Amino acid sequence: MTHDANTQGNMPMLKRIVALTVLIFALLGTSAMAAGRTETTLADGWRFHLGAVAGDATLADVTSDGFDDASWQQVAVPHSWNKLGNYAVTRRSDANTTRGIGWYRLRFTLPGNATGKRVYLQFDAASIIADVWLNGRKLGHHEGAFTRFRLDATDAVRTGANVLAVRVDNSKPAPGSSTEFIVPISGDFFMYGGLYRPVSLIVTEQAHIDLLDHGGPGVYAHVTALDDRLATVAVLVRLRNRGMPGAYTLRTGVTDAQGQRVAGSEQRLRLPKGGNVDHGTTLAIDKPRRWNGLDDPYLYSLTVELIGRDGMVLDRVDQPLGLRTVAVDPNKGFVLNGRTMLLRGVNRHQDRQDKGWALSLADHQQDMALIRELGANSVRLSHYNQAEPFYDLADRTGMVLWAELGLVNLASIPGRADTPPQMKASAEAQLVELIRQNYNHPSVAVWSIGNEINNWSSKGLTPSNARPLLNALNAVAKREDPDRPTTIAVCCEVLPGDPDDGRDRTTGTADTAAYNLYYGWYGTGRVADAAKLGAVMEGYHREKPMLPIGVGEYGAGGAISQHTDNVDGGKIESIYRPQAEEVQAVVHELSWKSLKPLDFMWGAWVWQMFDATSDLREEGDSTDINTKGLVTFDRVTRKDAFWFYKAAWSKVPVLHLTGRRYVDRAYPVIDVHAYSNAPQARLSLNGRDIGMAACPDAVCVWRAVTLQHGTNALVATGGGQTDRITLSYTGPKRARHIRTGSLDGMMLARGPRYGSDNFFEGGLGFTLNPYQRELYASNEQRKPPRIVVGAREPQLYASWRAGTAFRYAVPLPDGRYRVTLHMFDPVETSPGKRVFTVTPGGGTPVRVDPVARAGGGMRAVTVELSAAAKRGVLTLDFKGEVGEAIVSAIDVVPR
Ligand code: GCB
Repeated sequence: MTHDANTQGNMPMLKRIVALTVLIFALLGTSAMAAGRTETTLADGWRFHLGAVAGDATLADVTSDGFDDASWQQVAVPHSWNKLGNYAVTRRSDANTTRGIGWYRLRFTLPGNATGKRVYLQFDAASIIADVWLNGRKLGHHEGAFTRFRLDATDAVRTGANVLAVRVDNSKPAPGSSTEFIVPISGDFFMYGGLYRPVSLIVTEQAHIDLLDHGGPGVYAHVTALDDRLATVAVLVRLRNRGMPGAYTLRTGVTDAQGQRVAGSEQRLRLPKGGNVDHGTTLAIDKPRRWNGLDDPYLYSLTVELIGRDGMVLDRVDQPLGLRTVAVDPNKGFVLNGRTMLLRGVNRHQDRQDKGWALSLADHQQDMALIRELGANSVRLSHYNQAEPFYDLADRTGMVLWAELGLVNLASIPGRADTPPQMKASAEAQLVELIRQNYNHPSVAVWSIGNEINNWSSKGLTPSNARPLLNALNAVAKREDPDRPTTIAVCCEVLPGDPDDGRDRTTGTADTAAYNLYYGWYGTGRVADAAKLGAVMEGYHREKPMLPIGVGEYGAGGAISQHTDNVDGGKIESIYRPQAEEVQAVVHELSWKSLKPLDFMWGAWVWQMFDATSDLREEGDSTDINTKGLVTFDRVTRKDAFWFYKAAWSKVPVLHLTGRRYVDRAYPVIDVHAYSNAPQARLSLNGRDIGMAACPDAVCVWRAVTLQHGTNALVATGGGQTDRITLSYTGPKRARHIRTGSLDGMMLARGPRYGSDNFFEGGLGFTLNPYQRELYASNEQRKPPRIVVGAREPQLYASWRAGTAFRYAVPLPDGRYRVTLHMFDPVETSPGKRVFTVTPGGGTPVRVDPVARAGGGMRAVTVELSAAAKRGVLTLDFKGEVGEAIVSAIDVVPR
């Protein structure tokens, strides 16, 4: 939303005369000058000050050219003052999470050829509010962190030296704050502050293609008909003339990828002084070649030139032109150029380690290269408008984009049910900017009007009445662009088949919907639940057969330094630590397997391509990072889950052994996994052939591979590919220590190393004290931690496996063993309420009543057994007689 303070109306008379004089000279001089538009990037030489200006300086001082900013920090733009997100369990020492005001000042020299021309300042984005002064004169104000805005600086600019001052404000939205009503006012991502995208100075002739059209290009092309013979393209050109009225020529042309002109028109028109003129023209392109996604992202180029009476080109705008149709069907899904295709994509935030939002072109290119490598065909630009270079890259590579308005979680402010008018205005203005600025990108297939609006239930806020706002936004999107479908990402609606519980529904406010569903991650905290995702989507499809639906987000956290021996061993710490890399990979394996067959869906987008900043998070091995990326925050490491998609989606041959970062193994017998698009692969260990494994659904598994003591070189071959990893096992040959019910192992201060829960069949893992964090904790979680009495090693009693019948089959060399079971009763307090038997292979069953043995509930007790391993396996069968059997840790040592 821009308020241009620079209107003729408030211009003092003297200045008007001066301006007019300059104008007359300028017009007289026009023919001697080079005509056309010039754009100069203002990257270097900025001075920056974080916070309101110190001392006695007034606003007038700071914005004036005489202000002494020598003590301010020297910075280059793009710039953000915030820095956060690191791979450590404490926040980085150089973190800067300050939300508030930052001042920028720049001395620049107006290019010599600018006299008598129009001068604009262009900000590709400024987060969140920007106020701009030039030579002490206020030029304008813009609200919204993600969109481009331009200000007419003509009346304030001077020949020679100029001083630009910009106040940027990324205050946290709160009642009474400057950003209270500026969307988004909520979100699981950090709102970096600063001039984080380029700033430039644009000089044009007095008559030019409009630069003040909500940050848009002023030229908008719209394919009105398309078949193999002919494409018809309607082009709207917005013109602005601040000079003399006169006759002009508008030349519109289309060139193909080889630069050959394939269509064009020339029209004479009159531009009145001080007026804006919208001019429409229609072009026809014979035998059009379509923009066809990754298969053939064919681009034409649209050029519009405004030509003066003397034949001089006064202004010129080039825009990408892709000829394609998009549609979304409730049963066939996404349709590009009449052909259905499932969009298989990723969500991308615009940040990375150390730089935050201040990305370079090379950063955007690297991101797009990684997304292409993955084999995705679509990107959701979550949760806001991103930088234009990324849209350009998508146009050129054929990546289908979901572009999104930055409206997240809340449609109103806390305590109010209805959207305040200021907030509605902010959302509408940013939506218009989003659409105008990106209208010509053929890669953009849908406009999203928001993400997870009405997420109030999880935040204990006043239920908001979101639908009026969303309906209004959908209408704005349709008015701005009747061609593209709209969508909304939905999280918290009742599940298919569940009774209506009065929650507001936001599906139906846009043409399509996409559900954000985290099966296998949030909720039950069990990896295996990821396999339910497809069935839930089928349920929604049955309930809403006329609504095209997809999955806007699914995924899991993964830390590359945290590992588990068995992903089903225990409950996931979905908002804390640890977050094993293997868990993330398996959630994706199961999710994709369940989604792939759903041919009604229009798309599914992984949450998320890259680890990204969220100051709400302390998870995995990181601080201020959402760990659900397939690639790390620094773009250095492709996690195992990345390789799963690369094998499942891309066309290049892939063979990748997983678990390579879990080098020092807790157990000598492991399942070896690889991701591959070859039908099968072969494995060898230290040169010994382990055999072939089939790779259905891109996953190859070699079960129960025994590692040698010391170093193990594993080599997989298949589909013409070879992959190698090195693992080691230096633990005991004839002993096993299992931490049951837990996804992570542990090392006792005095004692053996325990692997995470493994070698079990049946039962479920539980955690004694689930992570407590005020922000998300349920009342249950807010209780004080529970303590197991008599536990000399409390870690041994921090989790348990329980079930009416479960079994351990522990691989061990044949022989006799002493088994120690560690346990306590977390529920029962009197004897006889939980009684079970443990039957060891080759040994005598033991009957256990943990409360009776320990003398009460929540008391540690151990049970000793004798057992024999036969044919390489030692079994322990647990069976409940009264209630469920239970065990917290198992030691098996030779007798
Ligand atoms: C969501 C949100 C996204 C979060 C993500 C998560 O549903 O749309 O912004 O970051 O879940 O990781 O929880």
